[in-house]
Amino acid sequence: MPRPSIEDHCIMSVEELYSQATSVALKQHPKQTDKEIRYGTAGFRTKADMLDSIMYRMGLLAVLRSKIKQGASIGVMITASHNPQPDNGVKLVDPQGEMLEAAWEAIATDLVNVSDAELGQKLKSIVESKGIQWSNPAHTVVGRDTRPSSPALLRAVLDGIAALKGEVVDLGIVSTPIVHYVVTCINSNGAYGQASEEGYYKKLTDAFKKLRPEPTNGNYQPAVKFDGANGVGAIMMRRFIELLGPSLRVEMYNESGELNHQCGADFVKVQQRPAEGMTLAPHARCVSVDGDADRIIYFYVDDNEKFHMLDGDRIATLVAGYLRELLEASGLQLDLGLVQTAYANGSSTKYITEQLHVPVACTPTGVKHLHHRAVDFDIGVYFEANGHGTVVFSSAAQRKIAEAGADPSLSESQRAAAGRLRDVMDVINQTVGDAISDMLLVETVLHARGWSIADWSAAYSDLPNRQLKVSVKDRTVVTTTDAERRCVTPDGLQAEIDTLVSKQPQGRAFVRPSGTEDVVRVYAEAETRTAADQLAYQVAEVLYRYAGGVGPKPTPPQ
Ligand code: NG1
Ligand code: ZN
Repeated sequence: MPRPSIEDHCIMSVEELYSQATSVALKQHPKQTDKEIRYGTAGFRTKADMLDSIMYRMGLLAVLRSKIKQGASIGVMITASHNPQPDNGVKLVDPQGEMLEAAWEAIATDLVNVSDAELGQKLKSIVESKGIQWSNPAHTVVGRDTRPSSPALLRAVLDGIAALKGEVVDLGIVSTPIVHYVVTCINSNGAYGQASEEGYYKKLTDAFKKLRPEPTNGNYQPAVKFDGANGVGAIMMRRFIELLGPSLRVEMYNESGELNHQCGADFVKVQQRPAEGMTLAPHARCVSVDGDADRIIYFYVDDNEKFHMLDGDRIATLVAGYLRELLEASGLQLDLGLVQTAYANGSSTKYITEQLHVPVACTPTGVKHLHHRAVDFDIGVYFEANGHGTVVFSSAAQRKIAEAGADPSLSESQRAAAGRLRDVMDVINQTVGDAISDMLLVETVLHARGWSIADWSAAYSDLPNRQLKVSVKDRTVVTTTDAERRCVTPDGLQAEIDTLVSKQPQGRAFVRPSGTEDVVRVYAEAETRTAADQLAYQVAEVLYRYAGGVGPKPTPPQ
């Protein structure tokens, strides 16, 4: 169908633009369903063939968001991350590279749920209620993952941006963290780095290579096996390999099959086994990323082919421990903290507080919560157990670190530690969890410590744990408090969980409604595998009874 020609900006009034947005919606991107869809923790995410109209409207919204931010660039990432290939999704990135502000999540939900005929009116009411200056420019940065559905959905986003006369930089196929990085660079006028995909690769690899003039050290060998989840992470890693040269040898797996199928970070974390399609070798470091390369999980098999996983908790403790050491060695007085969620293994929390003396905060699930808490520290390390996380440095911390590197009143070793801290900071993508940046960070710390993956794994032992899902009629009947560690409703459920937990040595369990799936999740950990499996089952069983379970009842562990 031919696109309606968009007349020149100057001669179109705002009212005409609203009606043009409506007419493009009606003719080219009509609403596909009346079922309500919500902007959740991961933006909009559903089957790709239900997303055309949502994408178009998110293009419109990105323009409004940029205008209210005085023309700052807003990111639009088309991805469904670790979900199966037929799914897709979209999320907006705010000017500092952070996730979309919560109040605008509700506006996004409103905008995609109105009828096509009401669209212009809805745009008008957002503009008026938010006091958006129509004369402000609008800039957007768009990226997409490798899903076959992504190019058509991109077209819809671009039509939305064009309908309201926004400017667009199309990054093509890139990881989610690259979109966050480029948005931050543009809006900081280059202070964060060069605003391009190439600038991103260069910043990370230059800092990484500087930190390891010799690739080997002690038990550390500069080689990893990389599972690209058949997605954009594999494409990015090819470019990294060229730039890394001998400083890190990367063996590639899962580059072009079905996205996330039997591989990738989520598969490894949830199934607790190696990604398929990889040639394993005892003690070889293996790395799995997810479909948009913002999550990472390490794993290896030992001499007895036993699988060992090093997840987000392990990465967080490794990194926080190393940063604490560099702070001590440099004499810098900065407040360092770690942020986790209820899913963090109890052993990791114990290890980091009792042995490394780094304070730990707990927030509800979803990286935006962790990120917001982490920025309260001078240096905040945050990770979800599933491998999504990063480190954020306050501007004051960044300044102090830079000054200390050149402070003549400090000893040479103090200056060297501060200089190292500055280079470590450049390996980190502070804007958002970034699988490849996180990998380079882990490799940096393991190298500095002269550790093999088994040395890293020996730092502490994870408590055996189990996650289950329970389908219920309405998952909103389950409400929680204390960073989701305790439930408030249904009445009586928490008391039952407390009783079950009290019977298991080192037992801990909680239930919470998922933000991304129509299920209630159960988590349990305990001293032994059998006890953890049993506790998870028992909690699922009481949850099913109290919260109106539907479908098959939870089955006892075999
Ligand atoms: P939900 O579905 O709310 O549990 C899942 C992950 C989160 C987060 C979001 C966004 C678990 C238990 N939950 O959220 O950590 O990553 O997806 O993708 O892994
Ligand atoms: Zn992801």
